[in-house]
This record gives sequence, C-alpha cells and structure tokens, in this order.
Amino acid sequence: MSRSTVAAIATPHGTGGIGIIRISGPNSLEIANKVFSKLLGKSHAMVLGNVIKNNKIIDNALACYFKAPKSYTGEDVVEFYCHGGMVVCKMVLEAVILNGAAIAAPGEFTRRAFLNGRIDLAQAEAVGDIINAKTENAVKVAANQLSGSLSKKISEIRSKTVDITAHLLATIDFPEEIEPIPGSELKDMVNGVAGEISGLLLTADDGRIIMDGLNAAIVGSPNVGKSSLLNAICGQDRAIVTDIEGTTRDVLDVQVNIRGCKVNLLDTAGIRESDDIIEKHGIRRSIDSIKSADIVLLVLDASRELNETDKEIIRLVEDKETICLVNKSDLPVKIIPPGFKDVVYVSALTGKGLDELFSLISERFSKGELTSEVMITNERHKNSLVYAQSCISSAFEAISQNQPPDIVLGDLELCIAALGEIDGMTVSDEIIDNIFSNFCVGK
Ligand SMILES: Nc1nc2c(ncn2[C@@H]2O[C@H](COP(=O)(O)OP(=O)(O)OP(=O)(O)O)[C@@H](O)[C@H]2O)c(=O)[nH]1
Ligand SMILES: [Mg+2]
Repeated sequence: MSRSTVAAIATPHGTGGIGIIRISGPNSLEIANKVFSKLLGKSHAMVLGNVIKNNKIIDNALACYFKAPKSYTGEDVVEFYCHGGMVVCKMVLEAVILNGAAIAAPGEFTRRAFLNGRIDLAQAEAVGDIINAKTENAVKVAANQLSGSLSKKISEIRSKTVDITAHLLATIDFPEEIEPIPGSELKDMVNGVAGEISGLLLTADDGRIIMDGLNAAIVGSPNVGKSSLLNAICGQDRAIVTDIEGTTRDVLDVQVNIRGCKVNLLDTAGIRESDDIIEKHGIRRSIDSIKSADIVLLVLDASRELNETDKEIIRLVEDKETICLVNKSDLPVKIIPPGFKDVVYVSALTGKGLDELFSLISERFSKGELTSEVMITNERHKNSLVYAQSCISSAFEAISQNQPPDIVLGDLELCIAALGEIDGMTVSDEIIDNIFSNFCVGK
C-alpha cells in the first residue's frame, strides 16, 4: 500500500533537553538526506551531523534511519534528535516539509502502525492510554494491553466462536458427510464462549476505575467535618470549612493520587431537612453523588451521639460500598457507630486514621496482580463486548428453541464481528478515525 510521507514533532511542545522530529513513509530517507549533512542509509544506526535549511546550519543533531518494516509505523522512518527548543524543532520540521513531507495528523504514526499490521487496534489504543495515564496502575494495565494480552484473549474467544460457526456451516453444506453436533454439546460450546465474554466484562468496572479513577463521595450530616476531611486527604485547603451548618452548598470535585491510585473525591453538602432553596439544591446533588459513587465515605461526628439525620443518611447508603469515617475522634468519643464492615476513626484536625483509610481505598483497587490480568479499561471495548454478549445469548436461545441453524449462524457471525471491533479485525473507518483523532500530534 503506497502512502504519503509525513512528519511531525514527536516531543511535547515546550522546552526540553531533546526534541524529536519523526518522518514516516516511502520518501523518508530521501527527504532526510536532503536536510542532513551526513548520508543516512544504514538502518538503526545513529549518525551525528547538521540539519540544513536553505544552505544554513540550523542545528547539530543525531539522526536515525529505521528501514521498513522494522520501525514504529512499519514504514521507512527517520528521526532527528535535535536540541529541544520550540523554535529549532519547528525549523527542522519546516526543512523536512519543504523537501516533500506532509504534516502528520494527530495519531498518524500509530494509525500507520495499525494499518501496516505492526499492532492491532487494542494495542494502538493502549499507546494512547499509556501517554494519558495519570497513575502507575493505569500505566501497568495499559502496558499489559500494549503487549497484546487483551488482543490474545479476544482472538481466543473469536476462534472458539469461529469453530462453532464452521461446524454448523459444514453440517448445512454437507448434511450427508458431517454429523450434526448434538444440541446439548452445541449449547455447552456456545455457553463456554458466553462465559468468557462475561468474565471479561466483569473486569470493566475495575478497569474503568484504574484508568479514570475511583469516584468517592464524602457524605454525611452538616458539620461532621466532610470538607475538613477532603482538605486533609488532599493535603490542600480546597474546600471552605466553618463551624456553621450548611457551609458546603455545591459538589466539589478534587482528584487525588492515593498510593498510586487515582481517586475523584467529591465533597458534598451536608444532608438534612432544609428550607433554604440553595441548600436544597446542594442536598439533591449530594444524593445524586451517592448514586453515582463507586464508594461512599460516610462521615459521622464522634463527639456526639447518632441523630435522626445520620440514621436517614445511613439508610441512603445502604446499598453502596461504604467506608464509615468516624471523624473528630480527637475529641472525647460519644458515638456508637453503626455496623459497617469498614469503620475508621479519623480526625481531619490531627490526620489520625487517614493512613488506614488510604489502605482501605488502595485495597479496593488492586484485588489481584494487575499486570497478569486482562482487563477491560476502555468504554469502546466494553460496548463491543456487551453487544457480543447479547448476540451469543441469542444464539444460545435459538439453539434451545431448536431454531434452524442459519438463525444461530446469524447470531454467531454478529458476535464474531463485535469481537473484531475490539482488535480491529472488523472495524469501520469511522471508528478508526475517531480513535486516532484523540491522539496527540507526533504519536
Ligand atoms: N475537633 C475537630 N474538629 C473538626 C474536625 N473536623 C472538622 N472539625 C470542625 O467541624 C466544623 C465543621 O467542619 P466542616 O469541614 O465545615 O464540616 P462539613 O461536614 O463540611 O459541614 P457542611 O459543609 O456544613 O455540611 C469546623 O468548625 C471544623 O473545624 C476534627 O477532626 N476534629
Ligand atoms: Mg462542607
């Protein structure tokens, strides 16, 4: 497939030690040799020379030629390692463009790597995930996906589905020669595929939490110290704290890194009966935050007994995963806390108990070996799997109801196509465009 030759600055915009200009495509070497003082030709060898534009030296730089197909994109690639200034990098890029390269679109190099079969679509997306990762765990999971673990799993599930399809087709095409698989056996096979798809889908919640963060809502009665706790957890004076009940009116969202895990902490308005219209809105938002939270940090005041409002809130969080924080435990403790599995005595004032809280939160994240597990971290993959799951269940139904094999085949084929959207075996150009347009330029 012949493609144009494209170039971009691959390092971030800004000043740094080194700036990289990457060229990819059939004319990379020819173009690079027009702007470089030394002759490039040997693959994977660094050469020191000068970059020239309009007969003038612009920079002293290293250059490396990567002969196709052993390059990032699978095409001929040349990279210049210049000094990392914005202006010098732009000048080198201009020299390359003047000599015939086009400007690369966002994600163009990775897109070419995908189109040239260097990596599949899930691996290409993992490149973006690594770049955008906000925590070490997010990097680990994305690196695992980049190594092809998810793609391997998907292709295993697909080949099992293809086997069933092939056998069904053979029984239709050669009814005399091929013994039909007994219905019960067929159901077992389809069920096996369904089980693997559901197993993957079960990881999607944890996967999302690792990549996007755990949504933790701090809720409780007014004045129990929710905002003080938020400030203590993030180590910054983010929320307003006063001794007036109803200080917090709106939901405040702060992102914190707790032991390598991204947590989106929500400070909410104290929940109580109120006639104040603004406060009422705030309270409605607090209740919404409970609903959308992955985990609720329910705050109680250690220095007083449980009151009706506390009890009402305890009922609101009944169905949610909850850590009960008994705050103000620096004061004489009067409360008898309700029977939550996780109860931590904390003090926003002294920082007491926060370590224990952090341990509980980080346990919530890493239930196992992050790196060895295949995880669904991407909404797109999840949606395709949900669809694959519905197709495979409907194949199962069709078999159970003794429907003709072509009905079953139709469902199986849809399932195969849905799986193929994940690694890009069967994916529309529109989806591909959408994925790569979210990449940065130069990647
Ligand atoms: N002794 C002690 N006082 C605390 C502690 N945490 C908070 N307070 C005090 O309790 C009062 C209320 O604190 P806030 O953090 O504003 O409470 P809140 O739950 O956010 O209150 P609302 O926003 O009104 O719902 C303030 O006077 C804080 O100084 C603590 O751990 N120990
Ligand atoms: Mg508050």
